[in-house]
Amino acid sequence: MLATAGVTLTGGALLLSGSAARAQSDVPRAQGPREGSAADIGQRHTRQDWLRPGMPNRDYRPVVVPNGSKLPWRVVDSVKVFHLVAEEVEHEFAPGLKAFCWGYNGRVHGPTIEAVEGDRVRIYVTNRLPAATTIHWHGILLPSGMDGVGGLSQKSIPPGETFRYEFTLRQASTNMYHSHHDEMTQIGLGLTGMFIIHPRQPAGPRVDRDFAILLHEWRIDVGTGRPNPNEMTDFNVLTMNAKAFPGTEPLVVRQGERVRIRLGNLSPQNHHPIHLHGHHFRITETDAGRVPESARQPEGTVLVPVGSTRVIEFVADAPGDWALHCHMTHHMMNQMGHEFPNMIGVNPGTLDAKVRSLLPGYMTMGQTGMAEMAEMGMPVPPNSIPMLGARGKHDYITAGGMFTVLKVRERLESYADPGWYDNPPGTLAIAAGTDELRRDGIDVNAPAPVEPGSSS
Ligand SMILES: [Cu+2]
Repeated sequence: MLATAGVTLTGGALLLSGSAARAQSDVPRAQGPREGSAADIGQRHTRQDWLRPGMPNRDYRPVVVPNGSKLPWRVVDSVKVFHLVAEEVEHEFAPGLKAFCWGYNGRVHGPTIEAVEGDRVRIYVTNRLPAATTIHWHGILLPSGMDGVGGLSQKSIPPGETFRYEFTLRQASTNMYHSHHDEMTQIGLGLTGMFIIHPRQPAGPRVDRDFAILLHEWRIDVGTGRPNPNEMTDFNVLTMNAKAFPGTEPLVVRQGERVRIRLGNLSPQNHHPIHLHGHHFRITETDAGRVPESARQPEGTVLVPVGSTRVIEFVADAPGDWALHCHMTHHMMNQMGHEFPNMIGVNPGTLDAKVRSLLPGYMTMGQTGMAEMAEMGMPVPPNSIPMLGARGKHDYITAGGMFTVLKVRERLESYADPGWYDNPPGTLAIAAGTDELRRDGIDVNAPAPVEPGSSS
């Protein structure tokens, strides 16, 4: 309980004036400012309206940020104080590809901010960029002057200056932060991060593993070392927490654990349908908080629109290595150009030999698709990852880009990468033997079976 001049609050009282009240307030009230309106929030910010700072492992289970980090904080007079520094960062997207981006605190994307409903946060933002910037706290209900839209909500932060943002968190949800000044350039160069607000009084089953993943897309031309923020349609590096597969860390969980994955999307242009293998899930939260249980549908793919967050939950009941990836096929590639001729089915005949007299080593490629190019480990220009996939346990994994692996294990010593899954006998797809083909009446040389009477 927190008693201050003129106001006494308990956790329950705060929840009633905050999220719980909001849940009941779809019907406008007859009197007083509407919940969450500028007048309402302005009123509340004129008094000390926050609770004791929520603490990790006491008030919440901290999220795991694969390939990422959290923003440290300290408590000063019951306020959580953070410091973000916007600056240029040389970032590695995957082994073999680095580029100069704009990020926060030496990272792309910025460190994840983690706090609790009812916390008061004070966030200093130092601008070490060569241009002005701001930070918008995307999805967070706060006073208009803290909203971070350059020119509209505040003066933009000039290079070299530090601004203070301060507000009370009156909601529990998965949010983001990003520059709101010269958005195309600054978001395109990576000035983004996640901002997770845990509920003061959690509802629903407790999760064992809580992951946060921010989706993004970039244009980095082969041979260059800087994302091109002017690109509008043709992105060639697709990332989860700013890493393209095989640079993405796996999500490691123990069989039977309840898993939450928070997905945010601050890509410049594209929505991403994220598909999880081996499990079904429910979408338990959107940008604005929990989805009522009665409104949740079973899902296998969740569309994460630009500027949105989606949170999924499931029980990891199936041991194995399971892909978690964007289902747009061009988002599962690395540094693909799209301006080459379609070579599928082309028979080059004696062309290669003729061209080799002029260009030693020439080889026509692409007649059966792209996989061979990745697998052959063709020489590539310095600082580029064209077609890079990864050697898997069984064969070459031809996927790249917005792709990672959920690793579910019956036993785990730690959450470190446990390596590839050992398939129990009889549970792995393998080459069929002649005996079983004969037993099951399969003639591999006969015309492929079709339904009688069907035509193509
Ligand atoms: Cu995608």
